[in-house]
Amino acid sequence: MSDRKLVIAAAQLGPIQKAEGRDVAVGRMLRLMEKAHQRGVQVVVFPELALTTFFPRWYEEDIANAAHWYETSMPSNATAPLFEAAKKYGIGFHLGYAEKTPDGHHFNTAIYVHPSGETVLKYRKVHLPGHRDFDPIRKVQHLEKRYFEVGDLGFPVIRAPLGDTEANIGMMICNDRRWPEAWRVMGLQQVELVMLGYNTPSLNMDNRGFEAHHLRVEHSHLSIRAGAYQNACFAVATAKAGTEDGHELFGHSIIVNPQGEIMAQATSWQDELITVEADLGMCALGRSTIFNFAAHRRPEAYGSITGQIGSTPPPAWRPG
Ligand code: CDV
Repeated sequence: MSDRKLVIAAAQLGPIQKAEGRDVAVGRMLRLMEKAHQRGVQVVVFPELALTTFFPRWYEEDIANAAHWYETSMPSNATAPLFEAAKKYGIGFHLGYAEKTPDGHHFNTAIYVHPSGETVLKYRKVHLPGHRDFDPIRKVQHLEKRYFEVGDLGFPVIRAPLGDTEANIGMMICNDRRWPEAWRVMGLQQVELVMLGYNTPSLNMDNRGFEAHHLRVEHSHLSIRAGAYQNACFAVATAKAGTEDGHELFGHSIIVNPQGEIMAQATSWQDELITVEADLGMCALGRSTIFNFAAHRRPEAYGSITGQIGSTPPPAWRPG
């Protein structure tokens, strides 16, 4: 036990329909912030692309017709109430949104905002799943490669005041959680709390839906638990859940400790707040023993991790 305690929450959002405006989503998020305040929460994590429906499922021939999905400023008139609530309640919050920069770049972005309203850290999604062009074989499109550029900020970690303590915080977005490289880059910066939002369909549309249903959630949890354990950090993984215009997202938000244990899990497909008291001192055990990187890592054997992208077949062995 240490005195570095932090009350954190995953603020899962139920579905947001295509026709619903940001005011609907922000109104629901404000109610979750109020609930978080009532429960003594100090940091709230909202999902990926929290302000709108998961729009990369909708194809636009002319990308200009997708302009309304992006935020050109943060805060904006629509999102200012979140910043005001953060100040009123003294709660820091993580928000995922579609970003359009002043010079016209598009990113799938997340920020962590201090209760003062200042943005502490920004992250832009690196691992963009899906495809660029309309795919007639798929029942549902996943056009993140059409609507976003690969994030250009790496996986930054920063030490910042959180609640009554300080913590090393980092972020990843949805598909990033499946890539051990993303976790390790943050582990190497001594991350203590990873905040991540996701929108994951219940069916694997890459494979025409042919993936065992129960394994979809299992793979998500497996990735997050392994990442947290192997890098001795807490992870708050917050979903958008439920059926958006007929398309199901699986929810199952979780908060995981540095032992890889699930401390809390959402059980609905609606707006739902799950909270834990995290003892950040727990990060020291893994970091100073089995995952003492300085003592045990062997980067001279890991060259292919950064030296190549696709896999290559190994040399073949034949008897005699
Ligand atoms: N939003 C995502 O990144 N979703 C992916 C799906 C498409 C597999 C995910 O990894 O959950």
